[in-house]
Amino acid sequence: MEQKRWWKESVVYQVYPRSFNDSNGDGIGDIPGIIEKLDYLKELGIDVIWLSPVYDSPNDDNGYDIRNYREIMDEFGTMEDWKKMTEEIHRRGMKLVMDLVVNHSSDEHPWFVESRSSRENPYRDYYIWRPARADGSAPNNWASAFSGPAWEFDEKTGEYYLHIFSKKQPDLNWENEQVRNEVYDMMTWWLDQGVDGFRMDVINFISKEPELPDAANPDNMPVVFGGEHFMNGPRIHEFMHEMHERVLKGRDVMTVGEMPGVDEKEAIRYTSPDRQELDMVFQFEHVDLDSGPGGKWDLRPFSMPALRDNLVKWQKALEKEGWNSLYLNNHDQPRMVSRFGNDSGRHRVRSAKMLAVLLHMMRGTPYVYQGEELGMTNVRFHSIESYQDIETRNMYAEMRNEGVPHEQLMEQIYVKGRDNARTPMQWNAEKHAGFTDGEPWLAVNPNFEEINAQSAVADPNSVYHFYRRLIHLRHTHDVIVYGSFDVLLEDHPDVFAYERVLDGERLTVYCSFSDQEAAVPAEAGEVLIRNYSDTLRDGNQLTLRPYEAVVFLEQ
Ligand code: TEU
Ligand code: CA
Repeated sequence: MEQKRWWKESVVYQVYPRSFNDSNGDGIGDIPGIIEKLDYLKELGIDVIWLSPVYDSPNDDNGYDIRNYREIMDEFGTMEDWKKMTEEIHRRGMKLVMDLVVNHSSDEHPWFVESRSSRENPYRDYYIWRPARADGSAPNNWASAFSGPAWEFDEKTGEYYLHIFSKKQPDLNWENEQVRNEVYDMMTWWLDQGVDGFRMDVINFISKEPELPDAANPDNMPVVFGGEHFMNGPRIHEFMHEMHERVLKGRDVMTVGEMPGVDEKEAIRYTSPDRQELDMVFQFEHVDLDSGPGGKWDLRPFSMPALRDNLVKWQKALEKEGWNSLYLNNHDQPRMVSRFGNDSGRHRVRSAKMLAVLLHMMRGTPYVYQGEELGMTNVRFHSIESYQDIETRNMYAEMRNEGVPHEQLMEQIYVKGRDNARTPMQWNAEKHAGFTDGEPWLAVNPNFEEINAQSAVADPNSVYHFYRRLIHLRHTHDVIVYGSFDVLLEDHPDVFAYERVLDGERLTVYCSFSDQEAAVPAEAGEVLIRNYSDTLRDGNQLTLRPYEAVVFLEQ
C-alpha cells in the first residue's frame, strides 16, 4: 500500500537568493528580499521552498563554499532575518528546505585553516591530503569540475589536498568519524531552528574509494570528471543510513540528495523507505542527454525521444519503490524553455506551458526553479566579463589557452552556462526588472520588459497562471500524485504521451515538442488542462498544434 507523505503531495520552489530579490540596493538578493515575495510564492501554490545556501561564504562558488555553517552570509542578512523569514514561511503554511553542502567546505572555514597549518594539527584529517607522486605530480589524475586538476599543492606542509570543485572548496574527509559527527550536529542544530528538510549537495560524492585510484580515461569526462571512483562510493549507503539514524529519524522532514552520476538502480537503494536513507534524489541523466563524452560543454542536439526514454525509465523504475524528483531547471542548468522548448517569439509561452504539463502530470515531486513560472529564457552576453560563474570563467580561460576560438566558447556558454539560470528574477518592467535599486551583481536578461512577474500575474493566459493551475490540480487530484505511470505512443517522433491511473480514474497526457501539427490517436475523457483555447479532436483522432499540450481525465 502506497505510503502517503506530505512531500509526495508537494510542489517545491527553488530560490537562488543572490538573484531573487534585493531589498537594500546593493545589487545582491537577500533574505529580507525573500520575505517581501513570500505572498507571491504562496499565491503560486508553492508548498516547500528550497533555499540555495545562505551561510557565511567568500562566494567563490556563490555560497556553495561554506566558511561558517551556523552563520548567515553578510550580503544576505542576519540570523534574525533568517528566523523572521522562517517564521513567515511557516505562518503561510509553507515549509523550508535548506541546502546542505558537506562534500566540501570553503578553504576559509576554520577547520581547513587549522588543517592546512601543519601535518600534526588535529584537524589535518578533516580533509583529504596526500603526498605528491615520486615525480612531484598530483596523487592521481582526477579533474576538477571547474577545470584543471582536482588537487592543489600546499607549500606550507608539502602535500596536495583534494578539491573536486574549486581550489577554494576542499573536500571533507567522511572517512573521519569526527567530520561526520560535526555534520550531524550541525544538521540537528538547523532542524531545531525549524528547518523542514535538506537538499544535499553532491551527497553521493562523499565516499571516495580509499586508494583514490587514477581514473581510467580522464579525457572521457562523463557526468563527473573521472568520478567513477567517488560517485556512489563504497561506504555511501552506510553514511546515508548513519545520517538517518543520527539526525533524521523520527523527524517529519524531507530529504533530497543531489546525485550526479546516479542511475535508477542506485536511486531505488537510496530512496526505498525501508532502507532509511533519503526520500528522493536529483538524477542527472536527462540533463546530460545533450552532452557528449567531453562533458557538458561538448554540445549535442536535444532529442525528445531520448528525453522520453530516460524519463519513462525513471518513472517505471521508481513506480513501486522509492520516489522521483521531477525537474528540468535549477541554478546549474540552462533555462528549460530555451533548452527543451522553443524560446523564439510566439512559441515561448506555448512551449513553456507544454513542458510544465509534461513534468507536473508525472509521478514524483515537481521542483520549480525561480523564473521558470514566467518562462524566463537563456541570456546571451557578448563578452566573457559579463559572466560571473566560476565554472564558466575557468572553462573559458582554459579553452582560450588551448586556442579554442572566442566565438565557439561564447556559443557553448550561451547554450549551457549556469549564469543562464542566475540572471536576476524579473519582477516588473522597471529598471533592472525591479530586482534591485542598485547595480545588479549579474546583468538582468534584456527581455525583462516582456517577461516579468507583474505582467504575468496581470495576464490570465500567462505561464504563471498556468503553473498556478497545474499546482492546484496536483493538490486536488490524487491520480496525479499517486497514480501509476505508463507511456503511450512510445515511438512517436514528436509527441510525448503517457497515462496515469488510480482507483478507476485515468489521466492521459499529450505533449507535442514539434513546431508543426501532429495527428495522434487519443482516448476519450474530459479536458482537464490545455495550453490552447480549444481542442481539435475528431472521434479518437487528436490534432496537436505546435507545442500543444492537453490532459484528459476519465472518471
Ligand atoms: O552541483 C554539482 C554538480 O555536479 C554541478 O556542478 C553540475 O554538474 C554542473 O554545475 C553542471 O554545469 C552542486 C551545486 O548545485 C553547484 O551549484 C555547485 O557548484 C557544486 O555542487 C559544488 O558545490
Ligand atoms: Ca541586497
